[in-house]
Amino acid sequence: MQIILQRKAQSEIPQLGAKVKDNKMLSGMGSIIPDSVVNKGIWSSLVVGLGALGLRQRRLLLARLGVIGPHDAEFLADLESVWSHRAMPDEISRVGPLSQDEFHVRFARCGVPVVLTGVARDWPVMSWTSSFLRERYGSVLLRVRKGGDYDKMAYASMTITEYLQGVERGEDFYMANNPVPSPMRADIAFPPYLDSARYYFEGTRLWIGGDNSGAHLHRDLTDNFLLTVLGRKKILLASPSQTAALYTWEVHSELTSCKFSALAPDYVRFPKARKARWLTVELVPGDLLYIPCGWYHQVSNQGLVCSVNFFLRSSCAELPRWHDRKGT
Ligand SMILES: O=C(O)CCC(=O)C(=O)O
Repeated sequence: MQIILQRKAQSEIPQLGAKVKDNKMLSGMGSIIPDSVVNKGIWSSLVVGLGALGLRQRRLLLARLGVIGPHDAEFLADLESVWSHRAMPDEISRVGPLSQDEFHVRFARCGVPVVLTGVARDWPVMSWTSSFLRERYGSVLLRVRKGGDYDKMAYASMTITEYLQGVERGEDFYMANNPVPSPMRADIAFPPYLDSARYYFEGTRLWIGGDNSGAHLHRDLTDNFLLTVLGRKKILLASPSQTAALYTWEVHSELTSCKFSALAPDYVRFPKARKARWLTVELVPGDLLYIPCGWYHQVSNQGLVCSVNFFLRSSCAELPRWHDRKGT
């Protein structure tokens, strides 16, 4: 089982070896072996088996199996308990640039999502357009994915130009979650909000997607700044306390997915999800959304969208920040 779980973890890391050689591949993913085929059986029995356990037991079991670290299990349980005693914000605020201290006191310390505007105004990345991406970076080879939940995704690699041509033909791949390749990195600065002594930065990621592409409902064990560069994004967020309503499963130690979809809710299959409470936000170019660690989010791209994001992780779960989150 460990091998399968590691394979899932690795499946979120770009595999640049399997370049798509011709456009036949772009017109359908039939020749790509989906992870679900490889993992079928054992993986789904595991998910079903875990589903029968209570949340706490499930976490403890996953911690014992090494899928999530013991600190992570404890931290996530704390975070859920904090939010179950705290009112959800009515909406996600939009605020202009803040100092690091202001950001810490108003948002990071208590783990509240916010849209920060105007931060990236002067970053070269904000002048990226579809034609600029083709001209300047068209031959860059990246990974694309297709499919809904993380156990059903299939992957391939293609260049940015091949991908954009595919999007024009209406193909529904998502060039998602690629580490920003070095030639592009120079166009992107870093959001100046989190103290590098308390967090470590896990890298900048690039997301390019056509209309209705997006990310399935999930949460990360990291803080996240998500910048919209091009196009519009609709994002639904749910606080950590909603876990019991979302039919969650652990993809790997950093990622929890949900069987439930907030964008296509099926309350017959997932009746507990009626209780979930959502915050919705629409992002336009220049908006930097802060998604605190443990918040569930589901993303739908509207039109051709390009985003970059920054995953940050506190260096350990015992940092005062977590206690601040409990105490606020
Ligand atoms: O932009 C997206 O589609 C997904 C972003 C996301 O889920 C993430 O950064 O964790």
